[in-house]
Amino acid sequence: MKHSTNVLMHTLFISDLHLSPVRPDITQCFSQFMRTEARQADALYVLGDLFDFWIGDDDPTPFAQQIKSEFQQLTASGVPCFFIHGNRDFLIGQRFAKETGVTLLEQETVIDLYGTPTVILHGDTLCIEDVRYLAFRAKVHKPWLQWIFNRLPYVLKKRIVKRVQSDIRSDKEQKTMAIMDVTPSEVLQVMKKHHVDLMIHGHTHRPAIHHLMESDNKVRIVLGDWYSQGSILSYSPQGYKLESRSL
Ligand code: LP5
Ligand code: MN
Repeated sequence: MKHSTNVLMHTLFISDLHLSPVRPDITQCFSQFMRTEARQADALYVLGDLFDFWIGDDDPTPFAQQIKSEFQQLTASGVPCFFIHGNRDFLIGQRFAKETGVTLLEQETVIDLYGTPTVILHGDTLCIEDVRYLAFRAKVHKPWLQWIFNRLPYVLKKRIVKRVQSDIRSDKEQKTMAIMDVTPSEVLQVMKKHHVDLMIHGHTHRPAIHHLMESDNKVRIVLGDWYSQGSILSYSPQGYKLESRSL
């Protein structure tokens, strides 16, 4: 870990940036973040949905190159960087990791945050009432399907995703907000399974610090999306805060 003498120890968490070439304002805010405050951190964790869509590490576009370069420069400067897949960029693979110096973590990972064991995850798997999504997820996470998909030419993959996307969109429009939020019993179960009192996740785009009803010492921190502002969790041994940055 990198420790600066003049900046307090802290670790940064971000998620749900949904970076895409059609939102240069978000990309700009992200680049600025990576080149300035991220450089001062002990580590950066990206908890999924960094990209609006990532259909493979063979993405040849200058946009993909630009984002990879930001990570490469950050890790080269000595800041360890970790990534957990989201539901939109679960196809980020080892080639991306190698090119950027980013370490890919398991879906649910326990980290030691200055002495506090903490479970980190994207958050989609906590929404267990969203059964149609979970069925979709199980399908696209099948290793054999991904194996085949990863071997298709980039342009063909783009065409397939475009077709699947419109079916998905109309299905999502029929869901209620409650279905698309986390299920409290599942949150508690995951925290108990990992023997932790702190959980950090994204996905729901409902930034908040929740003190669990069932147990007064358990806390769930939800990261915000980057749709209309940058959203960052800064965690230090002295405390933590959810912050925003204007686009
Ligand atoms: O991200 P958000 O908030 O918009 O919505 C999510 C859920 N949606 C998704 C879909 C992604 O946006 C699209 C990901 C595409 C990536 C490339 C895939 C390439 C295929 C790879 C093959 C190996 O994750 C949404 C949730 C919401 O979060 C809240 O939790 O509700 O879920 C859905 O809307 C999913 C639908 O309910 C399922 C509809 C099934 C349609 C049939 C598709 C056919 C499957 C083909 C498989 C190859
Ligand atoms: Mn998500």
